[in-house]
Amino acid sequence: MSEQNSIYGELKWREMIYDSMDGLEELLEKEKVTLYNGFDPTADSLHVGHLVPMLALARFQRYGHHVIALAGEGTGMIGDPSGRSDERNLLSAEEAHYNVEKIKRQLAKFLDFEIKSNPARIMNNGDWLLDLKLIDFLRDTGKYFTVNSMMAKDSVKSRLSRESGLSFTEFSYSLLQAYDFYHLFVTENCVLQTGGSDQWGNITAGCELIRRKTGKNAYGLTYPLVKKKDGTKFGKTAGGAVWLDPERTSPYKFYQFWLNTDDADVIPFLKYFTFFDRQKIDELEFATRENPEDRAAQKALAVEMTKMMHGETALDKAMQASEALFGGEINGLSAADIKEIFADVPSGVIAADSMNGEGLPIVNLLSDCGFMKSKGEVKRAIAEGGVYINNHRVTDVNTSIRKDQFIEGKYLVLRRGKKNYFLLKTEQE
Ligand code: 485
Repeated sequence: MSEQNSIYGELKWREMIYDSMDGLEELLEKEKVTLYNGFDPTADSLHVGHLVPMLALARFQRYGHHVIALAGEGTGMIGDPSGRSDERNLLSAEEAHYNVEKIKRQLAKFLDFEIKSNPARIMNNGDWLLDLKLIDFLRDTGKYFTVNSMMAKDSVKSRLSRESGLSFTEFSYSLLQAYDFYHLFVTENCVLQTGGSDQWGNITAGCELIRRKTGKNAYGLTYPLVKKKDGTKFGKTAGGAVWLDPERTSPYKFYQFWLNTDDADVIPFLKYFTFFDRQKIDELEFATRENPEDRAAQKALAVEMTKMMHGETALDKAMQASEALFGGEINGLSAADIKEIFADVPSGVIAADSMNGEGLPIVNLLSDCGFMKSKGEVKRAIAEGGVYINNHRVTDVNTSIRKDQFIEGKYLVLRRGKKNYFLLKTEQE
């Protein structure tokens, strides 16, 4: 745990406060409050960009505050225009419901539901928004907002200047989020809403509604949207977004994503994404400055994030997979792992039945599949001790390769020298 004695101090040290309302710091020092952060079910998984607010809820909980993670089945049916340049496609009710069920499980991951003093809660705004009556809503909520002030919000302003504009549907989104905050204020005594910096307009709309309807104060706090120093987008790789669902982004890819963090970003990321304390992060900062080539901070970040998200076993697998390209053990990896790890190396195909019985002599195999040019070359390379099958050195030039050496009958990893890999497949993919 950190040496900070309030959550606000902790967030400040982590440089996680983008904007906050006057009086909040004092309130958090004085009282354990109820707060919420909302997540819309835009997809069936959250991605690494969602981790800052997700983990921040866990940080608040560790300081004794009462946290609510809100899944937005109701708001997900409408679509938040904040931070977006184009109108969204509407989700169907089935999609919104399905996605909520999936993201709820991810939200639960870092929160403690058992702790007696301040158990976390997951709520769904579909429970109150889906049955709202239009006339009631326009009278009881809409009346408190002027179109003038709504038009002045960044999320709306930026869209007005574009030809495609903004539908009335998305224009009304911030009123629904404001209503959520009001609803939670009244029913749960929830006095604080958090979110990324693009949520400021929606959060202040809620505070305004609460103040107008109850005469009381509520607070907002936003986190910086994670940016990389080189200006490229955080959380995107060549293959698209980095998802929290291991079906969408494998633990190996997830591990690699963190491992590839630039030196310039790694310390801020350790602060945003891990629970490491100040001393540990200071040590890693020192190590990065003194011996950047060791990448100690990146390794610590990758290990911690993969363990936190996918567990110890998946971490071990991801680390083993990461070693495979550097000569590490391949036994125990699945065909899916192999396919992913060696996606970018040259490959060839060999018919599985050419290896029936005794198998195929290695000199034939390695020259027929296109890995080497001739049998003579294969013989020389083996004699020099530079040929590897599944990262094990071939010592006998007369050896044969059998079908059962292929991982799940599909792949054989060939290597020449230190790192010239070649993936031999039994089927064209
Ligand atoms: O009462 C609420 C209902 C819905 C929401 C918040 C409060 C969700 C919010 N409007 C939203 O769109 N959030 C984004 C999302 O769900 O993907 C992102 C934000 C980001 C951060 C993150 O959610 O763009 O800044 O808040 C958790």
